[in-house]
Amino acid sequence: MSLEVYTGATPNGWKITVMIEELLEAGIDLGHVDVHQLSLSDGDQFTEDFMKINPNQKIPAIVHNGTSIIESCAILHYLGETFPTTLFPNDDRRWQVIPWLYWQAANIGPIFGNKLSYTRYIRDATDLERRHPIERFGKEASRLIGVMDYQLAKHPYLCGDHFTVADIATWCWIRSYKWVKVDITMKPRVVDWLERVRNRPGVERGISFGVPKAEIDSFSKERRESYMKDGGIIASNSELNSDV
Ligand SMILES: N[C@@H](CCC(=O)N[C@@H](CS)C(=O)NCC(=O)O)C(=O)O
Repeated sequence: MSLEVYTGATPNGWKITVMIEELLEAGIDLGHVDVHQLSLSDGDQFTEDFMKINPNQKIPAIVHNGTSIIESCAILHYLGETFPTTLFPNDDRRWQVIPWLYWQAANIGPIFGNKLSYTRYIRDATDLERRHPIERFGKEASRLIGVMDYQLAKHPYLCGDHFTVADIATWCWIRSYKWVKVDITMKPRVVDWLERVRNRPGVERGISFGVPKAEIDSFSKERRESYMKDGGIIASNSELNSDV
């Protein structure tokens, strides 16, 4: 049994390292696990070898016993189903979880990702050009925080009484709310959930991957500058060659 993980220290990448640590925390034997960190700013995602694993040229991806799985939420689903724990129910209750996993993939990921790009990374546009996308994605991000608040008023986790893959997927984005510049402080239930999830030992280990200990919860000036620069390259892809 072997699990090869291709990832990086980003919201979508952390989902998988957090999941692996949560499975280990639950006592699951994952067999041999190799974690490969890709440098997105160096264009590792565009190499021919990586494209055989993920033709979409993005992290994360896994290869488990010879099968490639792409898309962070599909990977969470796959790992949840393959290694049964309360992170992913194996009875009808999974239908309380799967829709919220899709909800993350279709809403939080793209909206927060675009808000982040226009707020921090895309520098070759004028303030006027950036105003509309920042306003549009910012408004929608705030609305999504409201949806989370509605859910968390009913139960301690996003889709019920248990911490699940839906919380992992969503938390890995929401934890960066300051970097994305989306205010969540008017929703104390979301703030509490953010802290409750952060205190889980599996989550702590999962987000430590690829980041110096002192910078897990707040970036140094150097890291901020390097993310702004490298994020700019990734957001526009202008300096990277791809035939796809
Ligand atoms: N929908 C994909 C999104 C993956 C994604 O956007 N990954 C980013 C890092 S968070 C990436 O690899 N970016 C490199 C690039 O765009 O060149 C997923 O959830 O896996």
